[in-house]
Amino acid sequence: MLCYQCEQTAKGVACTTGGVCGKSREVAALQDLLVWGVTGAAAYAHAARQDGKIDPEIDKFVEEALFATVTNVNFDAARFVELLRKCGELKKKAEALSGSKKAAEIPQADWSFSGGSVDKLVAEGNEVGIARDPDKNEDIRSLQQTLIYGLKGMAAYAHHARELGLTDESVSAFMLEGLVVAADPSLGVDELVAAALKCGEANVACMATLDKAHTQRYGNPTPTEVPLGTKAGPGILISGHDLFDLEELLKQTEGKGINVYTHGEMLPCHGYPELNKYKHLAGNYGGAWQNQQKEFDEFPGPIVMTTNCLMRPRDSYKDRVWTRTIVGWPGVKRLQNRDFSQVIEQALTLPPVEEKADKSILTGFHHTAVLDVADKVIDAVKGGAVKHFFLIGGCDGARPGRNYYTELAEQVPKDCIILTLACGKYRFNKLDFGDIGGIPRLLDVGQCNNAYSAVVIAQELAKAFDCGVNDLPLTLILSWYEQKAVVILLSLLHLGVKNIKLGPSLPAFLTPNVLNVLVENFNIAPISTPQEDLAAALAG
Ligand code: FSO
Ligand code: SF4
Repeated sequence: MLCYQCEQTAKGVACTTGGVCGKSREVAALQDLLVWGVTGAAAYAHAARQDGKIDPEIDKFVEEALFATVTNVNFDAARFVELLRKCGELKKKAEALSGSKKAAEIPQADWSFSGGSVDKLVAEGNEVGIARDPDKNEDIRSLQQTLIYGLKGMAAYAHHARELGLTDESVSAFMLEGLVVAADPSLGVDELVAAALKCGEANVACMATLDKAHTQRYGNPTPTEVPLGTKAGPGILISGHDLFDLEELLKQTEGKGINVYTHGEMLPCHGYPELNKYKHLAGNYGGAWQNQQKEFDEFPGPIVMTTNCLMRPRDSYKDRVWTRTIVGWPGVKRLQNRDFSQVIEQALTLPPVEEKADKSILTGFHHTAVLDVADKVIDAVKGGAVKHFFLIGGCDGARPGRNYYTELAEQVPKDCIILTLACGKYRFNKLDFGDIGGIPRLLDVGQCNNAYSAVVIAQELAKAFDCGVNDLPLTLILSWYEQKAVVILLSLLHLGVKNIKLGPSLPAFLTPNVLNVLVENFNIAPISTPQEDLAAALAG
């Protein structure tokens, strides 16, 4: 096994004897085989698409399969065997669709599902992992993997949008093209850098599509107070990123005397009118994903994991965890077709949640909400009341060093506004930042995919000030953890955003030469200390 796709990779280098995340060597091999097989299918499906022949079943499957290999999504070998079987079928379908025409000469195109035992599939997976070709140029390997991780991240967002009925042709097309490009041994550094940025471009379209899917169904988010306390009575906790799952859960629990609490990245759901209209959407419980073992232990009711980040469930609550289709852990129950009846039944039999008073926090600063008060914001900048904007966004994680983000947010001067998104905000979103002339100093823009909203806000501010995004009084200080963060970073680079500070550590899959390309072209830099980074931002 060799996996270095996320920030918590062993010793900051690679997981080789089992994942720090809990991924077994077997599952790592099956995931490698799945990426290999999906790439084989993509070789034909991409060729077919270039001839105008599109198969949505293949597109959908590619997204699901890649999403399942994202960090902290699926740890269940049996589920990967199912996916590999389906991959074999769809690869044949893709071959028939293209008339056996391949988009490139890649070894993956020869793959077929062997139908062997799990052990045999694991052995096959071990032959096609990252370290497969020891003679490969390390910079090429680094860029190929960067592209694959970008595609995995984009696949998650594309999956959510597709579930809500929206797709974007540029996204579906690049999902296939990108896989083929990442496997093509004839391509060099320049072509792979260009492909990684093209992945970022496709992901902007993907996040825009997902934003449209969310807002057309659930309305534009508005600033909303979210209680952190709990109410007496049966409760269900829902975590992950899937708004559609939450909607169905709210519909199915309505009138049953059950309160629904959001966890982690589901917090921004409270801002959407068509979700917060349900009175039993009772509040937000707990913090970011890495604290879930303690928090899930303490929550008495069922817990629905709609996407990542899932950690090894403790025996004390394992029978209360329910996973939706993409997510998996061996022995943990899986829900099909958004049918929550078993979860509801369990909520009504388990001990109730106790009444606990707590404060409220604000979410819902989607770009439409921020742009509604754009005049006020622009006047505050012009009048000198607001000196600078900081986007402190990205993922949270378990490793030490992430206190940096809490300290940074605390030390941001009082005449500056902080935009935040994704689960890293739990490092500081319960602190009181006050306001500047009625504009809250901490604006929660949403989930990680709402990076799209942050981009729109920055672009609109740049228009208003008649300058480029890089000339705004705006500094991006990001935290990364898994592959969705990778693709968001590629999107920001595609948009030409410079001077990003990235932490808590730089990705292990970037070689010094590849990192150099990023430094030279985008002046990307690792975080330093809050004091130094703030001083540099405010001096600029
Ligand atoms: Fe966090 Fe996990 Fe949303 Fe990630 S819950 S770490 S970047 O999956 O997707 O922000
Ligand atoms: Fe290690 Fe991260 Fe890969 Fe898990 S996903 S095996 S923690 S690098």
